Amino acid sequence: MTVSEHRRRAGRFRFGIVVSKFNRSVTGKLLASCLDGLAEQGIVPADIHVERVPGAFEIPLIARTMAMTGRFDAVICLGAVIRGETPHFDYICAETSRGIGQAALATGVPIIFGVLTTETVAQAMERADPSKFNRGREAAKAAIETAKVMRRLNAMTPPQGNDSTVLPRRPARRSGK
Ligand code: INI
Repeated sequence: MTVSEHRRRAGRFRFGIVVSKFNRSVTGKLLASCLDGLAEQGIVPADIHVERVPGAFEIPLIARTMAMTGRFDAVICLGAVIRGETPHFDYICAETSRGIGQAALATGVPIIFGVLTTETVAQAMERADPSKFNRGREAAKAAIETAKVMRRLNAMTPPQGNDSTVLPRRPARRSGK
């Protein structure tokens, strides 16, 4: 391995992405822009793992499970819930956002909310437009920023004291990828 490769790996970040298949014409664009955003920051495909789920409602469980593997510095959630197409829009939005937030707090891994919640398909398309700084690209940026903050904080020495005052550290990585 070259010296520069060593350096790159020392600062290596790995990302998981959960993307829902529902409203695929929108979520496909979000995913493409998210991958572009990560690549522009030097994240290589080998450090990105993508899982697809049926709809936004399934995102939190899979995001939490990915986070619990300890293999990712952040997990990015991408989806599109569109009111015009569902009478249970409010339930899906509420459960998806609540579940994603809970998963982040429960695992200590940043889990990024890149789920569009719009009134119409046109609004969703607009916010997924690859020619703009869309929600997918925004999610990639948020994931990198938050992962860096977490790495800085995790590198700090935890306070001394009894077990209850020692902060949990990031889960140990498995060897290999
Ligand atoms: N899932 C979405 O991601 N977006 C939607 O707009 C949507 N609508 O319209 O119903 C949707 N429904 C599916 C839901 O997320 C679950 O996959 C399904 O209920 C099975 O649990």
